[in-house]
Amino acid sequence: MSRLKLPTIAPSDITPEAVWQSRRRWLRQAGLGALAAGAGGLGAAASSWADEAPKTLAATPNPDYWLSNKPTSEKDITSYNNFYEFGTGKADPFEYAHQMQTRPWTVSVEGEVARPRIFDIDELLKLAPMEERIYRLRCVEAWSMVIPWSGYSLSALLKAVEPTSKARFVEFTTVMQPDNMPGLRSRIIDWPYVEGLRMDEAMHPLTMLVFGVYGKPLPGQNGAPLRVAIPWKYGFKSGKSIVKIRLLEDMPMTSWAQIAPNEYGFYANVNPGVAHPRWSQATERRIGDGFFAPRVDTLMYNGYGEQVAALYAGMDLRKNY
Ligand SMILES: Nc1nc2c(c(=O)[nH]1)N[C@H]1C(S)=C(S)[C@@H](COP(=O)(O)O)O[C@H]1N2
Ligand SMILES: [Mo]
Repeated sequence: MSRLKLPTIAPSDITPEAVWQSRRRWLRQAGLGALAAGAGGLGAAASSWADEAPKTLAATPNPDYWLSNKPTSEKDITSYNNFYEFGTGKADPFEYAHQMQTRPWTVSVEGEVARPRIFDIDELLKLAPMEERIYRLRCVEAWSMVIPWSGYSLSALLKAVEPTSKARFVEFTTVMQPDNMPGLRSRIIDWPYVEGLRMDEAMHPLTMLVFGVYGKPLPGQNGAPLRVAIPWKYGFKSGKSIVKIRLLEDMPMTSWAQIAPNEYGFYANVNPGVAHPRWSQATERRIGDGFFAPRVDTLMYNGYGEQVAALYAGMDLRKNY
């Protein structure tokens, strides 16, 4: 993998629009706070997670996981999202995800493990050294981003609970907050959002438990307070805002495979050679390059073949898509 220093955010990335958007949100939150104080008295300010969660996230750059590509702007990464719990529009997560309560937050790690345990988010933040890694994210909708994540390998957490010899799969479950997640009212998905990995995929050092982006704690729209990132798979495999991790003997049923098994397989490895039934996966649009920029070729395993191809040796990737 090529190595390059992470460029710091250029002043040009801090556009007046970004400032405007954050101010707009701030005003809205302040407005809600005032409303709550007026109705309920005692000035009970809207208890936003931002009051309790850390504002910064120290992470050491790990050049073993660097890409030569320039990261997508922070603005694009945090305003063009898929997080169906908040709606199916790309702007819905930015619009609504600040409503999600991310403190207190626990993650139950259970199933085929010798030491099942409920971790508090603040314990998880300290479980292993926080690293900054730059990963590619390739969405099944044929767009991509380059994202500087902060976190550590999921294997650190899985080792802590001591998987039994029966553990062959890992299942990730996303939080459900009906009052804060307007998307839960629509039935596209049989909520909660569930994703899964084979044990060897979950233990691979590239598979990351993510707590931050661009050196800050994850905003809601990116999966606060923690999500996974599996860079050689389509983005939908990387579940957000996780509350439960279950180790299993059998392959779990996952949300997208349940909705449309002919379109979304369990493996979902990025593969330009296997088209989605309704569109090609051969090329992708890089978010931030501009509408008229040429599309780029999608790489097998999203460019991570050297690291992960061995996991699938001997498997028919047309069948196991
Ligand atoms: N809980 C949950 N996790 C989710 C999704 C979702 O709708 N709900 N969307 C997935 C999809 S399709 C993609 S492409 C990535 C997008 O991650 P990002 O918005 O941080 O770029 O999140 C994935 N994780
Ligand atoms: Mo996606």
